[in-house]
Amino acid sequence: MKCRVCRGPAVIDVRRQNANYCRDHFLRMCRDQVTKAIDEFGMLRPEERVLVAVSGGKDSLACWHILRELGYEADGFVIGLGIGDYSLESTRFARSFAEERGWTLHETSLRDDHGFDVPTAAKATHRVPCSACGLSKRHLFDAAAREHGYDVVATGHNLDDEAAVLFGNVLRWQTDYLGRQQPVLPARNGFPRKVKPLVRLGERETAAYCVLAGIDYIVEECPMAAGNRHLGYKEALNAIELQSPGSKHDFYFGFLKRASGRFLTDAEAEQNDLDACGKCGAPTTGDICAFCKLVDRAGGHEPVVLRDRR
Ligand code: Q46
Ligand code: ZN
Ligand code: ZN
Repeated sequence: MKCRVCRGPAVIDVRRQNANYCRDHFLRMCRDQVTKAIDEFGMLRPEERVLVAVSGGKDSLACWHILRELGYEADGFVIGLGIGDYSLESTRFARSFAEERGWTLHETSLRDDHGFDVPTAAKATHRVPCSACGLSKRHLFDAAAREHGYDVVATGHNLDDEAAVLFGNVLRWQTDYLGRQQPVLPARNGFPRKVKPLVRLGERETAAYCVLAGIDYIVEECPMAAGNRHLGYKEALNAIELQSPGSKHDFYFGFLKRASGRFLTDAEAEQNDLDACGKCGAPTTGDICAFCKLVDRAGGHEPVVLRDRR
């Protein structure tokens, strides 16, 4: 196996590209793919301050690392979600990554700062944990960007994630979601711009990037994700990709190029005029934002005890 670029010994193959790479050229290829995504979708300007949503996993740490390597002023933000040992560990990985490099990591804790955690919120609302978790993450990242003066929030969503979300949205023809499934969501009504710089990299590549760049990340997946639809869609797409490398890329980028524009009106119809939340000041369609309602509902409950998984 020889590197596509230098013909030296390769350490990894990327079947979608029908190419092999040595360590250095693989890392360069990853950075080049991020640069290409940033340019193609107008994600970032050089002088902008970026807040990276960090979980301690491979994608968010690779995202932060690559943005820094490319010269962006990027800091991290981690949320203690209160999902037992998984959350403690993931915060630890995020902290030591930042400390080793002397980079700024902002932190908040659902339990300490808002009086609830993800398992408690799931119980109080009778919804799946990912629903309260996603809502909290979106709210807190937006709020942190406003509070600390960042222009953009970057997340570590990769090609596998985006293809799986697209697959789910198409299966149910959720046209409003399809209209919003973009690698860039422009700033509007007090919400910062949201960007996904890793959309041109697969999950296997972000993991390999971390290993080859010497980044320690939490390998364990969130225990709440087990059995959810998203994982099922990923498995289905992996089976297709195995037979036909490049399918995920063609599915997702074909959608962006040829179909996503057709759903924009469905998404736009969703956007009403926004007011400031009466409690926290965040932009919202009602008097009180969804996060503050969640705090009200989940805040008074005793913590749910998670079984020790070790
Ligand atoms: S952390 Fe939260 Fe994910 Fe865990 S509870 Fe679901 S949304 S799976 S990215
Ligand atoms: Zn090489
Ligand atoms: Zn609020």
